Amino acid sequence: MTAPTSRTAVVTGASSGIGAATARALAAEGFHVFCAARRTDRVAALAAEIGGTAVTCDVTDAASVAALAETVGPRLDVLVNNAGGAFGAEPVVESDVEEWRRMYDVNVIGLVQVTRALLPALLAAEDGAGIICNVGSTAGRIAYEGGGGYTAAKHGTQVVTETLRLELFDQPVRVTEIAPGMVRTDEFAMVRFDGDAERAAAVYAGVAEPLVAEDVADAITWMVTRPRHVNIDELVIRPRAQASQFKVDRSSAGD
Ligand code: 8X3
Repeated sequence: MTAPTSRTAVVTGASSGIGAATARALAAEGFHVFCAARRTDRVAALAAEIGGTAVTCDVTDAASVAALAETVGPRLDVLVNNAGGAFGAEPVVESDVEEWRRMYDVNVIGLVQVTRALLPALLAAEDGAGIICNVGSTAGRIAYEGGGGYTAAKHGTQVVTETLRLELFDQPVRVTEIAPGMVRTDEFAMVRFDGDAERAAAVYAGVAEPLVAEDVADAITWMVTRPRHVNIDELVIRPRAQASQFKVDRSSAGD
């Protein structure tokens, strides 16, 4: 592979949802995008569509992450740590701790491993304009019943972001977080409820217009294309119908 001459971006979890939409949005902005995810066929199709590079990568696996860094090479402009997810929605005392481990692994450890591996390349970004955007969640800002494992993990995403920003304050790299609320994607709720389509659909029931992946991708693209001295520390984004986690307008007749 010849080294891309345009600005470059890595998007993890690029096989679907917010990750895939972000890869498309950044490519439309002129970035050469490394589309990283476990599902090779999906990232291959996406990379072919947007003229990027597909990388099969499991962010929880150190060797896989090292291979990603090897593919990216010595310079990188943007890292979007998007890989993550929720597994299960049981009350804390009934929950499966294995699911908690998986959530911590992908939402926190994965993000840390990818960031560590790619930081040298980000520090070598053109004009000192390297930037990291971690995809957190409004679940990293509040607690809700049945959300224990996911809210704990996403609070972890938020705290790691803040810690990195403190530790890297005098380095030429920015550290940011986007915290989306209700976003209707093909997989988030289906994965959380282990393929139970009815429970997944109930999450969005009666909500006229939940956010879609493209809304979040649009916001991420804005965050990472600010001038190099501008750091959007954190951006909370929700649909208009969701004033808070506990105050959602579900009066739409359509659903
Ligand atoms: C998704 C937001 O409300 O499902 O990260 O936890 S929520």
